[in-house]
Amino acid sequence: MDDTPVARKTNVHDFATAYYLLEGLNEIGIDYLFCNFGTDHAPIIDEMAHRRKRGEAMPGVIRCPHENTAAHMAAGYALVTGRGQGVLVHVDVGTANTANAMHNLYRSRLPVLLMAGKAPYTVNDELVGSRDTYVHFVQEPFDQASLVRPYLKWEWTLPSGVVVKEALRRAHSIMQSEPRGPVYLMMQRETLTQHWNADDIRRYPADQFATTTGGGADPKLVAAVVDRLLTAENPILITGYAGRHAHASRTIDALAQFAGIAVYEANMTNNISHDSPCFVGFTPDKAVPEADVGLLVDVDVPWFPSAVPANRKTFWAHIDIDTLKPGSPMWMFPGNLRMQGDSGRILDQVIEELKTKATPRFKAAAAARLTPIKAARDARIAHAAKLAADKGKPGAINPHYLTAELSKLLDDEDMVFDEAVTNAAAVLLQIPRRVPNTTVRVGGGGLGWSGGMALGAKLAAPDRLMVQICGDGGFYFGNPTSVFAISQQCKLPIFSLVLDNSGWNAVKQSTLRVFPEGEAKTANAFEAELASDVDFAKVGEAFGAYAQKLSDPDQVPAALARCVKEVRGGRSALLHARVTRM
Ligand SMILES: Cc1ncc(C[n+]2csc(CCOP(=O)(O)OP(=O)(O)O)c2C)c(N)n1
Ligand SMILES: [Mg+2]
Repeated sequence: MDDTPVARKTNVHDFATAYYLLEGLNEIGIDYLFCNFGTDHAPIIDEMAHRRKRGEAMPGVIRCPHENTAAHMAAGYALVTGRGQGVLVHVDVGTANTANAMHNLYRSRLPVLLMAGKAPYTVNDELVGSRDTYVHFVQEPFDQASLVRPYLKWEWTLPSGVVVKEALRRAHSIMQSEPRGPVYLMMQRETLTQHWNADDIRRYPADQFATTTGGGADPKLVAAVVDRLLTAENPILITGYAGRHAHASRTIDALAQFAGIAVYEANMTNNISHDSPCFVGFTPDKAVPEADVGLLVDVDVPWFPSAVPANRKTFWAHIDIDTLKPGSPMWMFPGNLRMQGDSGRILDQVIEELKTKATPRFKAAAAARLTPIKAARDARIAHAAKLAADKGKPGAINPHYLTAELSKLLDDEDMVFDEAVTNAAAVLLQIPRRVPNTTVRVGGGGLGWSGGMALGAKLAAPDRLMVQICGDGGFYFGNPTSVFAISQQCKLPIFSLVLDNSGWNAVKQSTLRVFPEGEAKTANAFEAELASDVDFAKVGEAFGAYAQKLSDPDQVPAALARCVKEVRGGRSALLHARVTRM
């Protein structure tokens, strides 16, 4: 029996909804709550203290100075573990601060349970938790969820504590079912302080509430793809996020080697070992018009139609956990047939069928195709080496050289969070990866994610080195004081490499693409330059990180080695590198 004054104001006794909320979070397997607290959380904070006092389990609480970091930490954790975590923020304003991250999580199909309070609905102290401060009168918009609704799979306002565990299980089922993504639960203070008898609160155990996984495909469609592959002369495969599942990655590689298929990667992760004889690179632009059979596997944007004329005669098979892309008003990439499901399982079916139907002629042709594929591969590697050979000049370090040097210091399992925008291609080219899902970008376009995601990934995989690579613009977007504060407070060392090219090069390049000979070019006025002569290293130093500003190309190997050593030793490092100006 709880004997706090709270019990006096409610009819039913025993425990507050907040108690069952924390218990329910345990039951759905939430390891961490990434929190930015406010007045709405008083019942939860008090209940956390009760639980600690009683020695009861509850999710780990990571206090985050900015919600952008909180939500992106959940993204990094989910990326590594596959399991969505809780993000607890303050009413409408905290929710608004997560919108950028919710966009990224939604577009990356990463699960997260976002939770926020709502302003109390009583004003005269009728119930425990009634309005008692100025902000309670101004923090209630008509439609709080609208702040993040475009990026949600589910939302609800908890109507009563009696269903809190049901709501959590429902939220969990939806965020974890494929295609995964964010869900949002809102709760008022009066609801959180309501008391309920433990006998009235039902449990919703995991074994009775399975999530939906991607399945295999219709054998008729599998057979149709195999028939095309058997006679293909120039097959290609483009994938964006299949590599998040090790099994899909191995299957793509196996199929490519058996059938002589050139594999290209499109954003958002590395999908097969870059050592694979069939991995040819990141730009299928030249290959797309020439392909007779193409496989699109777990991919959102395989090419840019404005730049690449797809061939109407190509037979496209689209295999994806999300073939329809219902979150996008427009999505028009071709698919002569589409198979929605687990791409690894579907490609297993394809291989099995292909092996039974493979003729000696097919096998000989497939083997012969490996020669030009290897030539394309070798050409790309030689091109990368040539680009990296130029160190650049003082104050203008060549990003290709810098990232190639970094590559030498990384282990296979280490992770790179590539938010380098116009230098992202250099990162991909110069840091080849053997283990899938170790160089990551987000499926969205909201800058400011790499620091938080690196922290969340580090929490999930403490033995791996996490490297954030961002531009100077991205560094600002990422709320770096929040990132380094958490790094220090939670002992989560990460390596932040900032490629400072003096501003928003992407903005400048975009203007030039639309207006190659425009007035902005004539006037050299691209509205893209940011403060020069800044020293980002000081930001890291403020939070105990090892930090250095680097302008001299000759210092690159030593500076990188020192940073990596510091991070592997348990202290964050920040390297502010002045690279080729935009
Ligand atoms: C939250 C957010 N605001 C604005 C943009 C638009 N935007 C795209 S790239 C870019 C410039 C990024 O600058 P930086 O990180 O220095 O990379 P660079 O373009 O210089 O390579 C901007 C402002 C965005 N993508 N996300
Ligand atoms: Mg920049």
